[in-house]
Amino acid sequence: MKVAIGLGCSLGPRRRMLELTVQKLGAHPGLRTLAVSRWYRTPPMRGGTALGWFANGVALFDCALSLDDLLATTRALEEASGRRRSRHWGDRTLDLDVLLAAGARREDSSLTVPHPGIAQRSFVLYPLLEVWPDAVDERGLRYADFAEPDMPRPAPIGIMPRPKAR
Ligand code: A4P
Ligand code: MG
Repeated sequence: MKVAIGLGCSLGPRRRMLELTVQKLGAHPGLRTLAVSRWYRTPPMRGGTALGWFANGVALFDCALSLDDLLATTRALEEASGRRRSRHWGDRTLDLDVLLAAGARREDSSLTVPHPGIAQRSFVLYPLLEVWPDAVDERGLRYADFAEPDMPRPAPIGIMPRPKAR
């Protein structure tokens, strides 16, 4: 099953944290990395208590895990990063959201998939479309159609380094 994970970090060496996290996810026996978006530098979303800028991006995996096991895996990585959960939408060392899973729909107290914020959050939508251009929501609507011309585009902060081709 193809799954997209959204990554965010607003404390410390943000880009390094996100790159390490993608490596750790890809090293999980139930996950194989398919694609990683560029990293984006984004202002904190309105309404939150976060103070610093965020680094955001999206990684795509071939996933052999159940959604519950995937959520347990992402939570364990958040915990290992030293994330504090006290303030809702506050600064965090690592925030991992299960954005989308091909053909899967789920809505209960532990998990909502597709993630309900994708279409409204440019820092999620644009990197998602980079790695999964034909992604569709639970109604079959293309996320690409939500990217309106006047929607602010987040600024890329760099491309994850890849091994040089020989
Ligand atoms: N949960 C339900 N659905 C999901 C899902 N699809 N993926 C549950 C992951 N978790 C899901 O999440 C609370 C609970 O949501 C989890 O225990 C899980 O069972 P959390 O990550 O602990 O709480 P949170 O992140 O503080 O709140 P929330 O509502 O998830 O916030 P978001 O949506 O993650 O937004 N600004 C910028 N620029 N960039 C950001 O990345 N992120 C946030 C947090 C705010 N502002 C931001 C950014
Ligand atoms: Mg979250």
